[in-house]
Amino acid sequence: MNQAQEVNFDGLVGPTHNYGGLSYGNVASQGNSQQHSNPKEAAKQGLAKMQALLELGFPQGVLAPQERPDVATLRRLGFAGTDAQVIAKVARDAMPLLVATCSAASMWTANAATVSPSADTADQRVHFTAANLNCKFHRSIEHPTTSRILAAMFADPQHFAHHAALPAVAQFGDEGAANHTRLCKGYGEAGVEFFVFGRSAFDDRYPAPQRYPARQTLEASHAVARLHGLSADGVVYAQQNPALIDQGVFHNDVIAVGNGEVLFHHQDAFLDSERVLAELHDKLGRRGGQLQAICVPREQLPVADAVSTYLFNSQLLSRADGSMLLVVPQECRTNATVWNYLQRLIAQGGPIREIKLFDLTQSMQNGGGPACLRLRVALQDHELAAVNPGVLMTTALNQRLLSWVDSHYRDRLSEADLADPQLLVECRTALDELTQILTLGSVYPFQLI
Ligand code: SUG
Repeated sequence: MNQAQEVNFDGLVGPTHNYGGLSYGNVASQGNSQQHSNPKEAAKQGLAKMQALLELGFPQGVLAPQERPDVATLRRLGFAGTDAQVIAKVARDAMPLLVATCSAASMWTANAATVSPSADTADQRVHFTAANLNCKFHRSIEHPTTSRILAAMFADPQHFAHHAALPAVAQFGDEGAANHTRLCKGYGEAGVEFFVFGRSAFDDRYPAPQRYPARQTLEASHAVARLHGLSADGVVYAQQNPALIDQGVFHNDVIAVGNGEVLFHHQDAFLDSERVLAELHDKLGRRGGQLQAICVPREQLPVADAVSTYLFNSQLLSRADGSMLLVVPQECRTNATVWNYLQRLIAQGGPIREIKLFDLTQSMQNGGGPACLRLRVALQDHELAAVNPGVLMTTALNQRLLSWVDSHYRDRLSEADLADPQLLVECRTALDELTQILTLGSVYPFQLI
């Protein structure tokens, strides 16, 4: 059998992390709009999670942030002059555009791309499709740089295939791995890729949410499966419950998480749940696996508690002995309903044996928990050997990144600070050094002068 492991590539929080209130339908983003942020603390909270999981023996990687404010986008929108003049004009005339182009949202790398491991794909390469994220302007500008960064991390065309983001229209709205889970017997064996969509763009028989947008379409999920060369017997599609989207479940990873043979989900996560679970059971069974669905009943956990604590936006990680660790945000500790449920879950003696809490407050306040912050890539040993070693986490790299954060990041950022042209200079200087630390080459559009 092929030796394979899952590597989590966490987003390194960028120097402009702020609370712009940019994501309608994401209740934390809306609720914390205009608060001042602490980019230095945000980056350190993310690094602390990476280092802790590395020390527990889980392979860990880093995905670099993007240049912000995105002056190139502002120029596309008609702002002209020097970079400083562009920033001054947009701050004066169109502040919402400055806020959007300053967002550090690429930190949530579950939205960077959808990834299919080589065991599932027709050409037996690992496939990546960058997510177009076109539901939100501030996120729709991420994918060109994301694609360059992924290509610099997974460069060898013998092992890795990269696809450009889908057409940038709402009908192909694609949010990447946040709506994609892979179930499998072992990481190196063919698995079942589970795509969860919020609505159909072309078939009005599917219901849709009434209040908040459904970001992922069925047609986008189909396109990704085609691009990756997945076979029909290795794919399951499910519609997310639209009533939950209207309660703030803007991605499937806010209400379900899967790993190995386990699917941990809320009872109301999917429409037609019985059919979905039966199909997963059947298809995984034909690939040698046994689905273990852990369904959390609505009587035990109201959706509002799942949204406020991000219980399901957790990382479900396989330990060497085959048992699983659930990595949750510390908000799960302070909510008695959720914490009591977790105590019962561990006491049951099922596959999930341990809970680990992390302080990710800076990210959580924008609606991003542990699972949002990471892109999972299952890699066989020879594929892992082909990954750019500069992006693989080590204790030495963590130390280097901590001092890099200390020298380049502010500890307070308000909306007014975004108009400071010095912020762009700071971001460019930081990223220029980071490309050397992570050996990424020229992935950013700017030239430092
Ligand atoms: O797209 N928040 C992100 C959070 C993404 C969470 N990712 C997953 N669930 N996988 C979003 O809504 C808020 C930015 C702001 O308001 O400043 C933001 O973009």
